[in-house]
Amino acid sequence: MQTSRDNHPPVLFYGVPSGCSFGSIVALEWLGLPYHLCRIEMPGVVSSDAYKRINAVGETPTLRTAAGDFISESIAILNHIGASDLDRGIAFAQGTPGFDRLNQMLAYLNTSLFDAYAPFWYTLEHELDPSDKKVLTDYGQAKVLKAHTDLEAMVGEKPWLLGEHRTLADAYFIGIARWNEYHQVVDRREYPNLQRIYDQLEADPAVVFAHAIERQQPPIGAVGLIGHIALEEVLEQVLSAK
Ligand SMILES: N[C@@H](CCC(=O)N[C@@H](CS)C(=O)NCC(=O)O)C(=O)O
Repeated sequence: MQTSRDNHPPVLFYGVPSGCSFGSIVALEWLGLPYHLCRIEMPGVVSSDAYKRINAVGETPTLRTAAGDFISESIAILNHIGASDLDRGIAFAQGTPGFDRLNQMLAYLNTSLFDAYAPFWYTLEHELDPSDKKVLTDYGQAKVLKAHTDLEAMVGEKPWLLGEHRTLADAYFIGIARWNEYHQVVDRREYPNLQRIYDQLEADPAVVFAHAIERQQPPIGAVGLIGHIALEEVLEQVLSAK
């Protein structure tokens, strides 16, 4: 969907509580370019007709780009954000080996790691028979365990997920990996490389900032955030641009 070709700072529509959009907030802060945030409560507002005007499937995140386009899907959003300043080293030019490795890791995190937790979110949000709940959580447990084992081996002793410096993959990873704190599926300390990267990220100012945003605490040290904007305001802009 397009609104106007005016160049406005991008708007990230992030989901609370604990949305996977967390990584996109971190990535925006790492880049330091100006942006707005729009807070979307889940499952209420995210599934409303109003929100579905900008995201047909009713999920967060969504990004309104500087050109006024709305894009969804974390990988597309992260790649868009990263491409706005390749000099920061958190993303790579398409067609390079770096881009391929990053895209591979993002896809892995977005499917295998993200999906592994889906049964736990489902059991949290739905009334289920104990036997149905057990089938789902057993399935989820096996998937989370496998994803952690595989990722631990993939990462090895590299300082960050892809190598010597942090990338969009690390930003996305922390937003998903922290789900283990709610569901307590694995003991991450049994995966020392993942635990090390997790601890590094938790100490990162942009990650501390993103937690504060989600918890509605005063954010300390915003690098790029201009402020929050309401969904209604964005929709009015969409209408007036037609
Ligand atoms: N494939 C999408 C998945 C997005 C997704 O599932 N978002 C969740 C939050 S992590 C959501 O909006 N759920 C709606 C709800 O819980 O009602 C992506 O990677 O962006």
